[in-house]
Amino acid sequence: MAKRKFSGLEVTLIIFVCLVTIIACVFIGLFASGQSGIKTKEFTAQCPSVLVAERIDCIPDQIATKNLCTLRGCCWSPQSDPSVPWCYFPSNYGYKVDGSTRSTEAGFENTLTRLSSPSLFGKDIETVLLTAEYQTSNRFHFKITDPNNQRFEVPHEHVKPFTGSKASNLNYKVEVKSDPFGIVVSRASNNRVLFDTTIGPLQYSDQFLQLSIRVPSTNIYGVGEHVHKQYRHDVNWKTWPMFSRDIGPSEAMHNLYGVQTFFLCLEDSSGASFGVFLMNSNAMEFVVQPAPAVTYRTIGGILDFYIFLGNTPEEVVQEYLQFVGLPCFPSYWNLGFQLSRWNYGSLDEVKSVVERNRAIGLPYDAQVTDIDYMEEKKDFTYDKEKFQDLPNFAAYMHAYGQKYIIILDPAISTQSLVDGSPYGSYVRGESKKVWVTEADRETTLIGEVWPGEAVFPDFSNPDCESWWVEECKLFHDAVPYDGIWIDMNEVSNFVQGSSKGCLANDLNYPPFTPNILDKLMYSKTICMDAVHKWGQHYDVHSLYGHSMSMATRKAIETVFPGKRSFLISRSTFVGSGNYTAHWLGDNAATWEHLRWAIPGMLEFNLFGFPYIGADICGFSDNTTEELCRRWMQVGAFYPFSRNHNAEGFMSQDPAAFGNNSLLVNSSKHYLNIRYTLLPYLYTLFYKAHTRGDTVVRPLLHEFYSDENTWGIDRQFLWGPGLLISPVLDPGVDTIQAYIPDAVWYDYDTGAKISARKQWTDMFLPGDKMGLHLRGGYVYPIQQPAQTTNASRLNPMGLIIAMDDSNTASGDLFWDDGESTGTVEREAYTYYEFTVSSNTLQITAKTIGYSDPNNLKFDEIKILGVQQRITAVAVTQNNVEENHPVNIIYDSVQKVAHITGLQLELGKSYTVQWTQ
Ligand code: MIG
Repeated sequence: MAKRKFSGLEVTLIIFVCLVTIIACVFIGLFASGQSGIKTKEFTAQCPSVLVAERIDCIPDQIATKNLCTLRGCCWSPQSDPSVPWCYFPSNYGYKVDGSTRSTEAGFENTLTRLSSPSLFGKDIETVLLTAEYQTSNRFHFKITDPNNQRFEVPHEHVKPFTGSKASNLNYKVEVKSDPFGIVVSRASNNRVLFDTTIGPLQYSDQFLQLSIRVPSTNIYGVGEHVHKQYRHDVNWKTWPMFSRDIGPSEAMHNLYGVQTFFLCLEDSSGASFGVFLMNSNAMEFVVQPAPAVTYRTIGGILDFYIFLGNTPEEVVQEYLQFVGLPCFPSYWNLGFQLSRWNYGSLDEVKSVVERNRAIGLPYDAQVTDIDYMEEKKDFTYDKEKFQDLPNFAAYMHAYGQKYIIILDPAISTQSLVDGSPYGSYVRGESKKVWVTEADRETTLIGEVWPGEAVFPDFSNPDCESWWVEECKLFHDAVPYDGIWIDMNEVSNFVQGSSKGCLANDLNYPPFTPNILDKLMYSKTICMDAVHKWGQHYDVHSLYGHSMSMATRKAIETVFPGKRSFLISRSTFVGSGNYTAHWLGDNAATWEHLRWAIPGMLEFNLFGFPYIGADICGFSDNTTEELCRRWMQVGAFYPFSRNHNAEGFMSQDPAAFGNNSLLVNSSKHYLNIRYTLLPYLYTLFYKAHTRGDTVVRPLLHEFYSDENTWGIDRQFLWGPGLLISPVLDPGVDTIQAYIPDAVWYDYDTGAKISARKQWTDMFLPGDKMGLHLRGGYVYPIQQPAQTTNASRLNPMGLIIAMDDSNTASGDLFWDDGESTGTVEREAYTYYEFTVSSNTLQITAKTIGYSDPNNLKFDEIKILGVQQRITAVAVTQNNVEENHPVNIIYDSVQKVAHITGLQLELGKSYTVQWTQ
């Protein structure tokens, strides 16, 4: 190997750079050593001075030692801080561009060859192919593959090979660096570098692939599923493993149920943002470091990156979701409140809980039963003693306008039923050979999930999908249900790998195991060499929940033709939101879990799961009255609002705290507000479904020009307008809340608050949380009821919150609330509302749905009205109509309340008031 010599000029330059860096670092208290010439047999590491913050770890797999560092040909420089890499990549590691760039229809191609650096984990691929595509003016794609061997690629149904040609009017520029190879994407308008891989070397071996990316700001959001504890990433050397795993959220930085590889970066206060998405399903790590930079380190598949540019964070989310699959549209009833727990013990107990919560007048739409409804926890069976009357339970719920949701798990027991008869679901699946097999592609892999020996459906097999659909249908024939909750699909297994264990091979024991829980690939799941239609478990493990979500969506289409029903899944992958919603899993009844749920919801809104929530009052552990009360308050604003509890803990349904208790009254108060605002919430879901908007929205998406909002995650918004500021700490009645730069009105009183663009003390006694309406918006509302079934019959209305110039606008999407395809068929009514000069225009833009309930806008509440309103005139098509209204004006709160309007849904009106 020829060693490259430095020229005199280079040496001078390097010395100069070293000196400047050392001086700079000493000043800011960092130490960066400049050394060069660590020698291995064939390789001399070039170790110019690098800021500690910019080091890319060369020993991610174990405690770094000087020996190992030398062996790997990396740069050694111990630090006092153990969290920074002591051994880091030299500047002459990685690949170089071989030959010239070849133009293609959509972009360009380059061949890359590996530099002569030592191997970290063996089986390096010497020549790789870079394929780059200018897919749209805002979306750039590049992938790095092995031109000589087909490697695993995610068989994603939305993200398909690009067939178009190079887009024009690119908002970005791309530059390829040759030696070592790097790719640099910058924003065309201001040349800001967004994505720069020259900070570290490309690594491309059979089971270790890595790319580091320098990003322009520390405002990094996303990547999951984890408990990040905060919405904006902590860039201080955090390594986040990703590999779907049956484990509840906790303090530890481990992998959770799903895998989401997308992050968003807010560049500056102009709102300019970009997103990065790696299409890869193998076990991986995502490292965040202060450069700021991130590293994706995966152990299989290919490197397949997409970069999305936007003028705002919201635009980036839209770009991303339109690409990977827009969120599915929840039924209207899904937006109601739900009660659930594991182990009610009997259907009688379920009914008594239902009854007591009906009796307190709690807004409450659905009851869930967990695995205890089943016979020995076997799918598609029910306990003939304790849940004897289950076939009639849905009818019992429906009689009150409520719904019934069941849980289903993927693993299927191989054992017969308690009465000795065959377990039909297993027998039918067995005859179709729909299970995941061992490496030989023949033998069914046997594991253990309750109640014992079990097999795992291979949902990526079309025969399995039809078997599953059929089972869901057969069970629905026996026990009608209204929605499905799928659990345990990471996929969870109670024995490590299989009942036989797992073979010693590179799949079960890869040369590099990401820092996943237990550091064992098949822990609590099946062996990595197990086989699915989509591929080896090693590659498709984190796609299991995705495939089960797709199959269950198919089941819903069959069981409920033309209906959206309800579906949540514990494990998710990129794009799963197109089929299913999600909840945040097995939290605990603690105040920190209450806090962590907000960043969790905000993240899943980036990932395309706007219908999201955490178990209200906490899953495990006994809750307390205070915690549960505060949790019910904020939980009333979780898009997926469900109080769920683990087995063996004290009851935490609101009624359990006693009729007229503080908890019950406060829960009812906020759930009633939720139900009042459902037309607004539903309209947000319409925009999420059609455009990829967030529903639970971080403050920074609306107020990015204000730096104070960039890290806020104790408050959140519903869309652009409703600010939710909950109490998240014990023993507290005053919180520090941020009031972004807008006019805001207190929801309860309608009074304008004086704080603006500042932190403020918000007094929130035991029964209160912060709830504010942003001026400039019109909120469609409907009188609440105990169920959405009933509220959908009630009069509608508008809350108009005036901005500084006495204007406001808003919209409403309304359809039957449950049919599929209403958007495509235009079977909906869509309204736009605008207010200026004391005039409200109610304009029906689309009139494709006529509600059978003769709905009318009855009331208009105007917030921020400076003078008494004396008269209201309503015109339709320029013809004045007689609408005898009642006007109340509160001169203290500056709120006008006009009732009796009787404006028919589906018609357009002008409403004008005189003062
Ligand atoms: O590990 O079905 O996350 O919500 O109550 C227990 C029983 C399995 C885990 C779910 C949880 C559910 C529980 N399940």
